[in-house]
Amino acid sequence: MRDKWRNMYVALYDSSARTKMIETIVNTTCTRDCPSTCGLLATVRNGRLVALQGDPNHPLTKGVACVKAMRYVKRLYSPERITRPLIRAHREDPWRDATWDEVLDAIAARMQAIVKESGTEAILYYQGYGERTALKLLNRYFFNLLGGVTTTVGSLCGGTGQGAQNLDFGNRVSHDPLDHINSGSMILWGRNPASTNVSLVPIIREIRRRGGRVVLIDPAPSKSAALADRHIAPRPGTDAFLALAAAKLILAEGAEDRAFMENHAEGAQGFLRLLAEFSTEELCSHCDVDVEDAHFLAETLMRQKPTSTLLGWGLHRHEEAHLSIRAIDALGALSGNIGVSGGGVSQGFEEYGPYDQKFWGDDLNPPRRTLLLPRIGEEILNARDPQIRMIYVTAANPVCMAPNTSKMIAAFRKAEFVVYSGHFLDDTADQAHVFLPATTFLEEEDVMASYGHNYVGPVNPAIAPVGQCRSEFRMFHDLAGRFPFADRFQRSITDWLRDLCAPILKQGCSMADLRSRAFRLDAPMVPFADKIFPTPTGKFQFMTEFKPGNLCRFDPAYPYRLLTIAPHGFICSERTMAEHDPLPVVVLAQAEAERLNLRDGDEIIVESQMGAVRARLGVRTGQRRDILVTERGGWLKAGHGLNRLTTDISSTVGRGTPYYETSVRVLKSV
Ligand SMILES: Nc1nc2c(c(=O)[nH]1)N[C@H]1C(S)=C(S)[C@@H](COP(=O)(O)OP(=O)(O)OC[C@H]3O[C@@H](n4cnc5c(=O)[nH]c(N)nc54)[C@H](O)[C@@H]3O)O[C@H]1N2
Ligand SMILES: Nc1nc2c(c(=O)[nH]1)N[C@H]1C(S)=C(S)[C@@H](COP(=O)(O)OP(=O)(O)OC[C@H]3O[C@@H](n4cnc5c(=O)[nH]c(N)nc54)[C@H](O)[C@@H]3O)O[C@H]1N2
Ligand SMILES: [Mo]
Repeated sequence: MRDKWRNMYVALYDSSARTKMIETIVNTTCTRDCPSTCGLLATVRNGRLVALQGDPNHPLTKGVACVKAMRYVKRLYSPERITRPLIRAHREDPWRDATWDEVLDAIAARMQAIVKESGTEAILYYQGYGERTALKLLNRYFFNLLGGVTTTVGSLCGGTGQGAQNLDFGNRVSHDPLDHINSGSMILWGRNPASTNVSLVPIIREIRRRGGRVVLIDPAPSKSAALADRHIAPRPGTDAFLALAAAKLILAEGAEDRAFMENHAEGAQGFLRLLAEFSTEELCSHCDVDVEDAHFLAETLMRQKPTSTLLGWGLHRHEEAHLSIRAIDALGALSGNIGVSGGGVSQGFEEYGPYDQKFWGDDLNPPRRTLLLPRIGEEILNARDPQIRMIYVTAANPVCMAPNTSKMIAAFRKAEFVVYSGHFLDDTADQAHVFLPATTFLEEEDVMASYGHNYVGPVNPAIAPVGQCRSEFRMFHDLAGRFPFADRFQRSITDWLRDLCAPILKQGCSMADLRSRAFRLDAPMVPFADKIFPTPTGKFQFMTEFKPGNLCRFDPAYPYRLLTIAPHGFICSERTMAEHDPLPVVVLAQAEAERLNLRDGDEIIVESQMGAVRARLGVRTGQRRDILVTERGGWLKAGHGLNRLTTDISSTVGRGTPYYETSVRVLKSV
């Protein structure tokens, strides 16, 4: 019955208005920066999007859609959305409307002049996380046809986890989320699916319905605590100690998987030696967890097998996060959960992985300069020979979302020409000279893979572009028309998608399939089931060294770790000015608020060594005393901008961004 309604025009007769209404339902895929990548049905009435719902036919997401999906309908038609090109000579000038020809001519002329005077590396192409579809590979292809510009390396998001898991498994490969249904228990380790991955929620409920156990490990009481049998709240950044404690308790019971350790792993003896250096009590005290909680965790792994451990991105945002992730991988291995259906230590998937990688175009030129994302402000400011003269930003809001805002602003202001492609006049657009109004996925044709599962789905245009908005593909297509390499870029979307998706087509999917339904990629349900790992030895690699260094450092002058976690109702900084509370709300433990003589609702100042932010205090019982919890993504220009407080350092492994190394203090506002 559903199929009958898909992609079909339905004529309805609205008797009151006496007008004929045309209603269409278009199946598409959510391209928001989220691991769920849900199949969606878009209801369009007389050319206008009126509703977005989960597509019940999607094999994994099965009709689930989050609160943000419905909000996206409003976002599309928001009076704040910019739907025509804007230009200005100086940042201080007001914007003025321009035609597409005028802005594209201006960008092309500037690029040509800069390339001639300073070389291509004087241009920085900054590709954000806002939309990661197949056609987005071509953005960098454009810049490579130009001769190869400066780009970024490292990650504001998941670098550390990937780096750490590559060391242990040889390659980070996760269990298919549908395999978690076979789990006897699940550990949500620094992950908050109730807010950040709604399609996992029914799977979690199913595990519990069958008598399985779910454990949440998170310093903050996230919304996912409601999904769990127990919430264990370690000191931020110290999860390695908890994982080691649980490993010791399993060993003490003789419940370790000796066969795996002896036959399929390297370094097991070194890992056991490392465990012997600590007592369980010592380990628990380092992470500030009750020994009883560590027992509960160990028992879960011993008696509720198999256990799937899901690592979140929150866990990454520490300087030494690789130690925690490696210790958790080792715990998974020691407890016999690697290569086992319903087990595994899973983190994520390669959202750009399924496409033909040659279309990034990176081998068209010798390797070009890259700047380190975790320190991007500093890197731009320090770039020499040539300096960065132009920054071209797509699907990103780095002035708001990269760490250390004051450096980011200085870096953007140093560039003489900034191009911003996006939807709203956010903090980064405020630093630009040209605003290119981009379409949203509901106005685009594309293909979308996921960083949370193994399906690729169609992106079908539900409506015509709003106003004069254009897809990024069309922008680069038209820009390429102003360069000698035009014919290498100017091909149809159909032709490009056929080439980009060639590796998917080889797996038995047709282009027509890719337009009509989600397709499961050729990826394992259970990685490493053969117990062979792409490491140098072919075996799982246990961590054999553990130098905790200053993992538990505490600065009494700045007693709280600032946890800027994913908001429930928004994705990162995707919001409008009107959607901001007047002040960001930061949540402190009741006992600390009392100690500081502060009350719920008080206006306060949050201060770090980087800067200060005015905020509204929320007070919570049952929260750790050493954390201050707030939501990331509020705009600086709306008085939020929490990255004014964060430090710009790179993680030890994986070139990730340790946002949560930021320590703050709280002062009453006067
Ligand atoms: N609603 C919504 N969904 C989103 C996003 C969003 O902004 N809003 N963002 C998307 C993006 S970009 C990403 S990367 C993912 C993120 O998805 P998640 O990783 O699930 O979400 P986060 O809030 O980033 O982090 C999860 C939890 O990690 C905890 N945490 C912090 N430090 C530690 C630690 O040291 N140890 C442990 N055990 N836990 C710790 C935080 O308190 C937080 O509750 O979600 C995506 N989905
Ligand atoms: N303090 C703190 N900062 C953080 C984090 C944290 O935990 N704490 N988390 C980090 C994480 S996990 C991430 S992933 C980054 C995200 O960092 P960014 O990617 O820089 O930020 P987003 O807020 O996701 O902004 C994406 C923008 O892309 C736009 N967009 C969406 N689709 C399209 C499109 O098709 N074309 C164009 N041109 N634009 C589009 C959206 O409207 C939005 O403005 O932030 C990081 N920043
Ligand atoms: Mo992210």
